[in-house]
Amino acid sequence: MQRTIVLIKPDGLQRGLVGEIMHRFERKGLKLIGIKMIRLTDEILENWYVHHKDKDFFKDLKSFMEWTPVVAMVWEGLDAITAVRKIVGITKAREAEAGSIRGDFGMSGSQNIIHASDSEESAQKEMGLIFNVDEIFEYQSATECLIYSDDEVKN
Ligand code: 3AN
Repeated sequence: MQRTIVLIKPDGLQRGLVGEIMHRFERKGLKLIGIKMIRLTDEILENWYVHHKDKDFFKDLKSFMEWTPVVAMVWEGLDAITAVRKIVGITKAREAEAGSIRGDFGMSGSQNIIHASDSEESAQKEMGLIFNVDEIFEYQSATECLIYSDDEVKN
């Protein structure tokens, strides 16, 4: 099973979308294995968004992400990174598909409610920046047999 990290950004928190967002991942069949509220720092964000560090919008992105705490979650599932990115929708929220979180709740390409890891490599890095090893939980899911076939569970 694959793990991915989701952040509900300050606009998602302020707009009262935390429950709605969690509900979507839960109903999809993803398994919640870590959750915390955290205030992001310059240090974390400079590492997190290293690929955007030289962009014009980086300063604004940093102050936006530091406006309030964020809600960080780790979700586990088969091909979880792709499954979660589909639920999240594309970066520019006003063009995101209806039915996705950004498509249903956003208009902006910068204040776009939620972050989700885009690869195994980013998921590993991002989890390491936010969660300690003992904050990620392994437990038996009682509904796994309803969500996956036996063959799929072996992955
Ligand atoms: P995504 O979050 O969809 O993976 P990335 O990784 O390209 O998108 O960008 C990370 C974050 O940087 C976005 N969620 C958004 O807040 C901000 N961002 C990306 N592109 C722009 C842009 N052109 N102008 C302003 N902010 C941007």
